[in-house]
Amino acid sequence: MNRILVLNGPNLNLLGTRQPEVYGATTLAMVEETCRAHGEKLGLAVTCLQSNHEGALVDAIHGSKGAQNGIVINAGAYTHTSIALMDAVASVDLPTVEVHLSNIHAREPFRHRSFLAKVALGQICGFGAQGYILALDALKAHLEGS
Ligand code: CA2
Repeated sequence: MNRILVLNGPNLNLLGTRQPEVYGATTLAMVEETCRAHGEKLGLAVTCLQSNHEGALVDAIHGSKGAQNGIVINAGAYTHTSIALMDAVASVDLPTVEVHLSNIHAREPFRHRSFLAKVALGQICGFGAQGYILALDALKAHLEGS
């Protein structure tokens, strides 16, 4: 069974509590539960982790080498700033799908740049919490060569 790490970065623990007009009303616990349930349907074992700390996210990515078959990552604001996260993803050589709840390309110019996009299999943004489901579907298809 393929294993997938669903990683969420800074402030995403606040999902569903503020700014629902931008990020939706779904809480992180609901997103994670939906990912685990969808993973089960697809035959993927999903592990979820959230951290507000860049180094903890780097450690989680390193830890996925040999333990996971793919990564779904919403790195929050670190998407736009973190060469460390980009290097970590490149170093583990696992198919990685970048997810954003909002359409980062339709927002402020500083959100248009993603360091992760340079090393990701692809990016899904603008579909709210559904983006995580689409990312799991994409990883399943990629891992199974369909
Ligand atoms: O759209 C996304 O998923 C983002 O990754 C969310 C980040 C933002 O910095 C990125 O540009 C796009 C921010 C996450 C903040 O999440 C909150 C959720 C509820 C209340 C306040 C913040």
